[in-house]
Amino acid sequence: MILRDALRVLIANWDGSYTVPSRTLYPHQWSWDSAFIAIGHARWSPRRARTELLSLFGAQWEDGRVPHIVFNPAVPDAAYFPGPEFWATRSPSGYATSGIVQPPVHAMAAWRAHLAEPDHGFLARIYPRLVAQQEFLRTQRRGIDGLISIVHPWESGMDNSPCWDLPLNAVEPMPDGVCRRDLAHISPAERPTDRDYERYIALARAYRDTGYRGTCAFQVEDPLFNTAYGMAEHTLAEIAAVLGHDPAPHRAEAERITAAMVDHLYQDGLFHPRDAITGCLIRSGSAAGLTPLILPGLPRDVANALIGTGLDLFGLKDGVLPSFAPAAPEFDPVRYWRGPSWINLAWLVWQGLKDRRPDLAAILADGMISAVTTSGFHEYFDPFTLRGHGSGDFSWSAALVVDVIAEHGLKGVPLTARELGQQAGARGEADHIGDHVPA
Ligand code: 9WN
Repeated sequence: MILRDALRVLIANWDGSYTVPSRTLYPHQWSWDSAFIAIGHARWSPRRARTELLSLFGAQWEDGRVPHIVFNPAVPDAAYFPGPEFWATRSPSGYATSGIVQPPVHAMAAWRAHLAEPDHGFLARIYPRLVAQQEFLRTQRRGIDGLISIVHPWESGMDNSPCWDLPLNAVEPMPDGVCRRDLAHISPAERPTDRDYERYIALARAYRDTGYRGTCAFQVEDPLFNTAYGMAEHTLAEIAAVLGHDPAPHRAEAERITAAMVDHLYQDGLFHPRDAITGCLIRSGSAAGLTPLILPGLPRDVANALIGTGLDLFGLKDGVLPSFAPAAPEFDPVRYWRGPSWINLAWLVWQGLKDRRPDLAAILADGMISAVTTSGFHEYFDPFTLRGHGSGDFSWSAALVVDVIAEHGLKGVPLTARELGQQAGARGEADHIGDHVPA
């Protein structure tokens, strides 16, 4: 009973106003996780979806940035590294947070929460915050060609991607003070190496020491991050129209970023990251390069070429999307972001294929369901054996599969929200989300 199990994970990981990605490995609130999780909640408890997003944006900074982690003060410091002491910063509302960001997929989540249960008040509350999130990226991260940069691999959400190997080489590893907690839960073969961690910490420390505003040794224009940014503008146009604001500037910005991506990040049938310091394209085989398929304004020939690459390099027809091309020398089927299949990436590409290639979208939907049915709600999956790796009971794997089942169905028959609730047997839980409603 895959739906019941998915909801069991989401309910067990709920902390009163948000969902932890994993009780063991990630015991706080993460930014893009909350957005993916809200997309799943929207299918069975829109109220939970709204609460999840409002609680995250409750820790938004004055400059508009939405921190990648919001720390739960009740969780002991030793549970996660680097914790609040390392980041040494707080949001205006008083939450200890990190100082970096993650891909802005939140507008998509807010819109889905609204579509599931129209709520003008929620939209009116979240819209200015989503706009401020984009404004932060425009003012602090936009380069001369109009693309948005990330300043840390953690900002990509695909932290250990082989794409970052080259730019990370410029960073001196800093072993001092690195205190890995992840290895208490997960085999080192499935996580980044110590060297990588020492570089992550060196970079984060240097950025922290500039007051989270300075220039960094790592500056990369990433296709997934820029896609999320462009998609956010598309979605903000929809939200603006409902609220009676002018959607045109959002549409224009979405078109502008799509064109900039095609001009500067696209080559030979795939989008690649670009090192913003050297100006060089990091030619790679990351599945992030397929995610621009979700952008409605992507030129048709580019979309077709991406689909061709998806079939040739990523085995799209097999239904399980590896995070890195299996033929590449850096590919590793079990190490975090270096090859395993992740449900959130498959979900994004699924979104991009639904209108363009419904046949392939259906295969991918079945593949996501089959991964969790075979191995449970793992953080990532070996793309060949479907064996689960990383954390178990991982929230976005559960949430996004709920969304896939609601739309694509089990064996291809979609479910209504009512049927979904009945099958999951969790409607009662959906309404009892705890007392904490974000201010
Ligand atoms: C660092 C929570 C997060 C995800 C990221 C994933 C992983 C953290 C870590 O877990 O990153 O942010 O400690 O490894 O890479 O995408 O948001 O699930």
